Amino acid sequence: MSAPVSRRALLRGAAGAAAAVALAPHLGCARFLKRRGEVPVESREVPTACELCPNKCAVLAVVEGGRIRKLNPNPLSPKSRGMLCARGNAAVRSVYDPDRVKQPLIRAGARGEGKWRPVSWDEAFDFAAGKLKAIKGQHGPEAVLWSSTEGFQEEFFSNLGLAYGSPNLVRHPTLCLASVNLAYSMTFGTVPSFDLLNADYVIMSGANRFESIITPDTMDLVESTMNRKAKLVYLDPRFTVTASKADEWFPVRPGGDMAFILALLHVIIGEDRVDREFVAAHCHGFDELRAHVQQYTPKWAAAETEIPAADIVRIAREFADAAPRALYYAGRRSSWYVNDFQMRRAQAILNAVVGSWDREGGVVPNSKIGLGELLYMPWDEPTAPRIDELDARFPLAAKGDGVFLQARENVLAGTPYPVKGWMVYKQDPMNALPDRGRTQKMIEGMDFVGVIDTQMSDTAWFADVILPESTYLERLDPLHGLPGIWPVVVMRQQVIKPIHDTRANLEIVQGLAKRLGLGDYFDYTIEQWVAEQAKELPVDNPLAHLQKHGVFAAPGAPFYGTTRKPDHRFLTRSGKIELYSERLAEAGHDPLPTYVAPTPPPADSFRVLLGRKATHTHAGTTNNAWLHELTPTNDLWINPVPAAALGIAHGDVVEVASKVGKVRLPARVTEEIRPDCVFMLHGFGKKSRQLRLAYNNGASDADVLETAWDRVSGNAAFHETFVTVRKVGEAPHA
Ligand SMILES: Nc1nc2c(c(=O)[nH]1)N[C@H]1C(S)=C(S)[C@@H](COP(=O)(O)OP(=O)(O)OC[C@H]3O[C@@H](n4cnc5c(=O)[nH]c(N)nc54)[C@H](O)[C@@H]3O)O[C@H]1N2
Ligand SMILES: Nc1nc2c(c(=O)[nH]1)N[C@H]1C(S)=C(S)[C@@H](COP(=O)(O)OP(=O)(O)OC[C@H]3O[C@@H](n4cnc5c(=O)[nH]c(N)nc54)[C@H](O)[C@@H]3O)O[C@H]1N2
Ligand code: SF4
Ligand SMILES: [Mo]
Repeated sequence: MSAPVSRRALLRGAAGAAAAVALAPHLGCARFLKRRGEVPVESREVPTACELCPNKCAVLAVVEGGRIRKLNPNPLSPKSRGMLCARGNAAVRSVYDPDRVKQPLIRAGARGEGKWRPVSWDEAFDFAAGKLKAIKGQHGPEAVLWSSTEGFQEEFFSNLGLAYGSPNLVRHPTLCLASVNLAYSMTFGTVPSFDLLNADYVIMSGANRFESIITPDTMDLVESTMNRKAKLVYLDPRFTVTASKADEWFPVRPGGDMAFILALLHVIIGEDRVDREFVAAHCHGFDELRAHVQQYTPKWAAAETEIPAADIVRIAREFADAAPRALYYAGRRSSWYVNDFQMRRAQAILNAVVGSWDREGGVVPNSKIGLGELLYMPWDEPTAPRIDELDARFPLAAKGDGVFLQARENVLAGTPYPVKGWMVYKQDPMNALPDRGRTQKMIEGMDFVGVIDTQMSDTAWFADVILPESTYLERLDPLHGLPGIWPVVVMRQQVIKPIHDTRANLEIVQGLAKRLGLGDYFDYTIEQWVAEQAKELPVDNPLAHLQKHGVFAAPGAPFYGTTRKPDHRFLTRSGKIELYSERLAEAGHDPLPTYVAPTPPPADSFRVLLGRKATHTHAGTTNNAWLHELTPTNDLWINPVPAAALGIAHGDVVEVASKVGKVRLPARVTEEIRPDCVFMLHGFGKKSRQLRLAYNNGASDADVLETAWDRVSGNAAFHETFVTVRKVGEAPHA
């Protein structure tokens, strides 16, 4: 019997040190040997900030031999609190994804045919700038739409649009959170944070925080509800992971949340459970509110919501008793219904009257750390009116963000003027807008579409030129201040050099600007920009501090109450918290939230709902192999009762049809959804054949969603579509 031989002994014995050295360049072996102290491998840890979703969690990237080996959470950020989610970890795969766009491409076939000509950056810039110049010459600068989603380099893109002379910048908020932001701004004069860490009582309407991750809210909610035993009341037509962790889950009738909130107000005001002192000192229009909510009894709300009246009364009392450590959480994606703004305002008003404002465990105005600004050459403001007619149609909406769907509809109609070009940054409108057929039609009507993305998104697939951006791990971005109860500044530094012929957005913007004769407006480097931003931070050698730690957090603990002082003026017209809003009345809207029942689905139809899972971000990660392994496709959630009536078994292929489109996907027959609605996970059903894992995999909600938007904010209303469902194929095992 021979003695056991360790691999180490084998290596040593067989070929000696020479073998070990020869193996060193092969990184797997190098790591193996390094663990045993035999081969020194260059290993460094670079602090940076995640880009896989809007949270910007702090990351420590481990680089070995020039390759990113792993991403770890950086515990120093009070926003991400030592958390890095599955998507954050999988960012490594985005860098090394073989399907990436590796150099600029110019379309060589028909739009959507997938024929591309790889070109140099010079040729790509000349081509794109030539098209942009031609459109400006023929139709004026307003004839180019510039659309983008938030990100650290988005500002450079927006600035290029403005310097070019177009007023038509549309950003992602009116597909996401415009209604909730506007509702809180119109009530409190600001968009606050929610102190979930310290709250004792939390009510949430479909904010799926255990799956749709928002930092620090997700971690704080875990801490308070799981460890500290705060109470969580959760309303969602679906039994989500958040529902599973809640103390009480109510499968509310879709669109009924506002009735629930108004009835809570009815009980709390009727039983005089308000914070009278706070209301008298800081709120405007309480008498009008009291009179208004008299009509909204728990019995009435029970019929609207299918939540028992006794529960509504009990929850109202518990909520008021727990205040000020009680909050009705605002939610983020509020692109739900046509009266979403009013529903969110009802929540804001409820939070105000129980006196949770600016108290520990309540609804707290954000603190912010100031950053310096690099001065650059200013351009003349664009003079043309906006394509979305923002001032006339949405006078209260955020000016810089535009109203995306109104813009699309007006572009399609050619009113008030023609728009012939579309530049897209870090956004996939082919999936992010409802009624994909209309978005495609809009693209077809364009003389030119240019996309700046890291991969061949569905929108890129139909574009004329693709300007590939380096991934976040391959570039230095501007610093970002993240406001919050505990604010922080994060730095996204370059972890590795770009592995393909890609560029950072600022370089792309500069390449275009130079050829458009706008180079002087972008005459700075990213390093100068960052250095100027860092200057303001109250720490010795701020840039070195950020380079070393990746974050600068406000020192000390969070503080509360500064806006509760008697002389505090809120940033509203009355200077108080506006329960009643004259500004809304003047703009032709309800000055107090008035319930309008949602249209019920016609017989044999379902309302289609959508949302996320913890393992994907929107439509951007479904081609990431690591995340694909966790959640490979989507299906249609349908309740067993209607499924049985329609002869649909679990796993059967169904056709889901609305007025605007149809898709096919497998049925998930489950009691975890109400019988009157169906649910689809967003982000699947890709058209881009270059995304080999995501192409034609599952279905895109954008194919069936109809176009609707909230009346006040213009935010998309994604939950207003009705669909029929029919079986078109057997389950594979049947
Ligand atoms: N893992 C992950 N996390 C993310 C993101 C991601 O893509 N992936 N994206 C980030 C972004 S940008 C956003 S905006 C947020 C989105 O996070 P959320 O704001 O939580 O939104 P969704 O995940 O879309 O979930 C919406 C939920 O509302 C429910 N719902 C639908 N209609 C109604 C109704 O009438 N009443 C009630 N009470 N509920 C209803 C749906 O069933 C669904 O569970 O997540 C952020 N975090
Ligand atoms: N049908 C439908 N529409 C929706 C939603 C829905 O649930 N269903 N949700 C809405 C919500 S809440 C939101 S926030 C929006 C999100 O809408 P989008 O902002 O379009 O979100 P993503 O699908 O993540 O697409 C982002 C694109 O940016 C690219 N990208 C990622 N990182 C980078 C980078 O560093 N640089 C560049 N240049 N590109 C990058 C990705 O490859 C991807 O193509 O969609 C909204 N629209
Ligand atoms: S929540 Fe996840 S994907 Fe989003 S920034 Fe944080 S780690 Fe990245
Ligand atoms: Mo969003």
